[in-house]
Amino acid sequence: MSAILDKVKAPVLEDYFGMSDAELHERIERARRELGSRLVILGHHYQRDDVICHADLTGDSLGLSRSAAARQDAEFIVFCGVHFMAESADILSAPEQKVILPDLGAGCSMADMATAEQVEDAWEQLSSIGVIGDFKVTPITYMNSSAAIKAFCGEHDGVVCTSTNAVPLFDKYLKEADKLFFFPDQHLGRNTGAKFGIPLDEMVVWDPDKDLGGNTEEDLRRARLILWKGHCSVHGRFKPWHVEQVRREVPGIKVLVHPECIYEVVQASDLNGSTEFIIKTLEAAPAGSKWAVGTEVNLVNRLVKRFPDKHIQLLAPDLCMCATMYRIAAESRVGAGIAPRGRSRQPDRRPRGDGPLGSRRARPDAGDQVKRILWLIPMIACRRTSPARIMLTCSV
Ligand code: CIZ
Repeated sequence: MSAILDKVKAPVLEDYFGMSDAELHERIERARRELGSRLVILGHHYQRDDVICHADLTGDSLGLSRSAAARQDAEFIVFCGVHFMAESADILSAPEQKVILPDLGAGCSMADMATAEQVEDAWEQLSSIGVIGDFKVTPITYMNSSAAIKAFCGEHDGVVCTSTNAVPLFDKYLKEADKLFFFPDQHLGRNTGAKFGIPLDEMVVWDPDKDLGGNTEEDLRRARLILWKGHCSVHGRFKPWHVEQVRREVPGIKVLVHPECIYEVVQASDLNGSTEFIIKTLEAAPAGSKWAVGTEVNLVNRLVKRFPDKHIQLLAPDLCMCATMYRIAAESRVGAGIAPRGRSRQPDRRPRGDGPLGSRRARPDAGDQVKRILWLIPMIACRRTSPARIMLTCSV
């Protein structure tokens, strides 16, 4: 027990939650100056502005992981993103580089919708009915999945794709295989399959809670694509009526969405693609052009600021933020140990979350460091209470 306490003690003893934004900002910047090239901070496109402002590099998950791995002088890689992203950076970086996810509670609900055990079970079921054997089935997993599922795909001659390279990878593997088994985002799988003219009735959804994923043997034998029953809670909030409404309200507007959106939204849009595609499309768009963008709100808001000569708006009238991305905050990076320690504050200066999450949470016992850590993690999401409430609404 004392070994555990020693390990967890140092950075979390300070009361980062009582610090002002300016103080947190200053502490992080001081740490960056002191650590110099030993530290690289990565900011995913979906992070908040007050996190992005400290990032050395911004980008998508694969791009950031690759760039971090190329920075061999960086001993510490702080990934401001979610779990599978830090895990990917860890896979690509050198063994001596330490990858830090500032808040271990920052997971990805989509990635959590498929476990390696479920995927192995599905594979066994398909083998037991001869679908694997009579047909060549290639597993493809989206970047938003665990390292164990990525490894499973590697072991079964499959591949990992991103939303940027899903189309070329489908192109290659559809030529080589009879069927693709795609994890965990059914929407990216369906939307990409549709780009190759695969009819919807040749795409089946695999529900891991049902025998044969809820399909008949005949359905599975007929299917060209088997799509895991997973989705993104943020992109799933965009509905076809949002597209109809924005077209009615803003004549001439173009709708640009992420392929994690549902099929009907992607079909109703003008263009769809990854975060990098969305950014490049808006960079290249002429001044005065009008765009409704269906992706995470922080990225859209930054694009609105970056291109004042273009009309850019979020596709949905309400906020669409990623609840788990939002867990990364300045406090968590200080807590991750990258900022030098300073004076401590009294525990009673900690703001209490007054949202549904905060009200359930007991205050920590000052003497019990383990309890305190457990308390700190969810508090990161509660510090600014109204966005935290919105975030909880969005995460359903
Ligand atoms: O790979 C990424 O970073 C994600 C989650 C999406 C994208 O389109 O870049």
